[in-house]
Amino acid sequence: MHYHVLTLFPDMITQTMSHSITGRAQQKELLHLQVTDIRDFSQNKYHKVDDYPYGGGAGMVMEPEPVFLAYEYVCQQVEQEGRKKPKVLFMTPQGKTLTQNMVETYAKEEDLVFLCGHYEGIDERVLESIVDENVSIGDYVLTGGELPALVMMDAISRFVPGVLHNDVSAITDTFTGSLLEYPQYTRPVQWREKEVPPVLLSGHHQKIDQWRRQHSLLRTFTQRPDLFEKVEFTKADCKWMRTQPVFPVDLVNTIEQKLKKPKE
Ligand code: 6GU
Repeated sequence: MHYHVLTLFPDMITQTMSHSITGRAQQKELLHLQVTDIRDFSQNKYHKVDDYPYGGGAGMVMEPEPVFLAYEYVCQQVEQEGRKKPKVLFMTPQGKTLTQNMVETYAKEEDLVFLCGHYEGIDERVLESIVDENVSIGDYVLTGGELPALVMMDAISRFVPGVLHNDVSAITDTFTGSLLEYPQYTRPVQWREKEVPPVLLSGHHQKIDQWRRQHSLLRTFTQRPDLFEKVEFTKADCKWMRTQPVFPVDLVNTIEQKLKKPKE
């Protein structure tokens, strides 16, 4: 995977990506990170890259030309290395909200360009010229696109072959069924009056899997009822949920009815 970031704060990107798993993946050349400072393409002797908004209003707007030149520079590089024109993602709270499915789709690209804005935004004309997709990471406003670009690269990198240790990626596979992760424990077996659930010490793998499934269901129901609706339940799930007062009887009845019907 080749990441390209167009930004006014290159150190934010380079430094953050140098840590932990993304740092190791770069050393192993599984990930390539090219950070381009938009300011390097300023046409101005003071390296200014922003100006007042036409029509008035608060703040400054990023000028189109330095952004376009930075983009052209990246495209040239990619072409020279013999790859096709990269997809350009603009980080903006007005974009489509990032989901795990989008992350997995982006992971299939060979190159990705992340355009990070600052101030009140970027001149619309350059966005029209170079942006393929607008992406947001959630419904709140940040000061710039750098943190969203980092969030996206982190999430995408997990799907680049070899980046995660193999047994970690297996865990991911079981997770991507809209169920939340079950609770985890490590030593000591007793910590400040609190014990590890005995079943996890039993060595009985079938019972452990069952316990984990049940606690994933419980967590998803209590913490993310919106995700609970999308879970693919089994008969055994229903049988167990009936023994747990937190699950309303009517709800379990509805789930069981759907299970009996063939899929539409
Ligand atoms: Cl992608 N950019 C900015 N500036 N704020 C955000 C965002 C992106 N996603 C959520 N808030």
